[in-house]
Amino acid sequence: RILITGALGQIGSELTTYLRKIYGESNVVASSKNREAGSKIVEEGPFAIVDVLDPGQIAEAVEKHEIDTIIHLAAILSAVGEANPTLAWKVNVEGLFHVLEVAREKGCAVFTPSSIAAFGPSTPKDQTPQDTLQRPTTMYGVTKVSGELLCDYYFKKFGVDTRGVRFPGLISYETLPGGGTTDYAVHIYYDAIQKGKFTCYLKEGTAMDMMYMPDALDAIVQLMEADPSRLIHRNAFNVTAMSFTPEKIYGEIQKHIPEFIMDYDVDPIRQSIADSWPNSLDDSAAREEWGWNPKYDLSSMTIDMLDKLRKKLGTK
Ligand code: VAH
Repeated sequence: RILITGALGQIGSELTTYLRKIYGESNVVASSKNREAGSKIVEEGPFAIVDVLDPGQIAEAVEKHEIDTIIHLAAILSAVGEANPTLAWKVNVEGLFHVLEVAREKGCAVFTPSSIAAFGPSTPKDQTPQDTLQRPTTMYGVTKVSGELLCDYYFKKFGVDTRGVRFPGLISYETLPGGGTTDYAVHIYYDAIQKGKFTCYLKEGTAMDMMYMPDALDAIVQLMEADPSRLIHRNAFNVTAMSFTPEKIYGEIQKHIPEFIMDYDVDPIRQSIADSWPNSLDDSAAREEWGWNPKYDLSSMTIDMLDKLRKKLGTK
């Protein structure tokens, strides 16, 4: 069985439903530090209260539900992490450490995502290589590099089957992201439909890698089901589907909502975070080692996002 931590978050809420469809509802245990009454994730399948800062709760859920794979998503994202670096270190590194310790003791495999945030201003910014300099300047980035190294260590030293990808910004319509720097690329769709106007907190020309959530969910399943003998890398595969600037996504939405307007009100903190990250990743290692091949680009994502959001928001 699979245990998902952070199952009520932006990735977790969709991954739980997706994996329940593939492996069966009773085989996917959602977990979060609080129970969100009424959430379909809690009502539609097994749920456990797990605060990743409490190793006993992780071990108890693994034993009770006979877990063999932990998908560890509970994390503090970049912007929230920069405002509260101590919390980001505790949740992102100590939380991961507890998950890896339980996985070592109980024989579980572990998937946990890293991020493009694991790179810093001294990393080559265009077509960032799979193996390159990683000197991130955000606490979130420090926790992501630490996480990559911890997962590699647990694989090499203890044989724990750890795997992970460096996710770019993820765009989805089910659950809002929890305080990242790429979140503008989600909110722009909501505001285009609900307000016809969007104020962007990043300046024009700020290019970042992005991916539509359906491709992110496929990446997790494909990597976890990959033949381990083909994996040269394990815990930090660069994966991306597109790279765009605020004006590029604005232009794409305007093709469908011509009267949509965007202006800028730059947030210096999130601008400095975004400026420290790559403009575009080289994801050839993921393509070669486990067949990574995203389906959505900016145009097809925009069509699907606007269609699904209009249905969700009950607008025309
Ligand atoms: C963030 N969405 O903005 C996350 C992600 C690459 C970005 O790590 O912090």
